[in-house]
Amino acid sequence: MAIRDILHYPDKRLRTVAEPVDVVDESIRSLVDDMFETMYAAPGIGLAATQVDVHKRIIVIDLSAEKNQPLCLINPEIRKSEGVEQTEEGCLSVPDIFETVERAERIEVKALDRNGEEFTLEADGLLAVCIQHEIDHLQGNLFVDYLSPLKQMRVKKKIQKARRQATII
Ligand code: GNR
Ligand code: NI
Repeated sequence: MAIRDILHYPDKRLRTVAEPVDVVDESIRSLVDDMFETMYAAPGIGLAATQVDVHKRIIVIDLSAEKNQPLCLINPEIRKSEGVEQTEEGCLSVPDIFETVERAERIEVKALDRNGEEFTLEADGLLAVCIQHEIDHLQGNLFVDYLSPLKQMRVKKKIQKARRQATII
């Protein structure tokens, strides 16, 4: 197992569209293990393979306080979605930025688990938000893309400023 480096906005590699996984083999399971380790270390509640520069449709999530409810979705597809909700989101690839985003309130998602078995999951609340946020990563999209142009500009300036200060010290 290994902690992998997380790409940071505005890295262009975050815009790569991920390819479906065709066989869930040992190499995929090893990547999934690394993704959990990277997510727990960050710490975060979700991680998409895109964020560790692997462009395959794989996401990991754990919303539990004890970090003992790992959820792995390979080739996730949203089958149904209904309702609208607003949540304040953050992203490990956009550190220190928290903004409100509108998402579907309830979703039904179909995916493969780490053994390659198909399953269907109904989700609402933070789990639904997190799954939509991670699937966005797999398409090369980021939560900041939903913000107004003015807010996007402020996000860019804040990140540039943080980076300048990090280089000086
Ligand atoms: O750790 C994370 N927290 C979070 C909070 C609200 C909505 C979405 C998220 S996902 C984020 C981890 C991450 O960047 N996943 O891609
Ligand atoms: Ni994210």
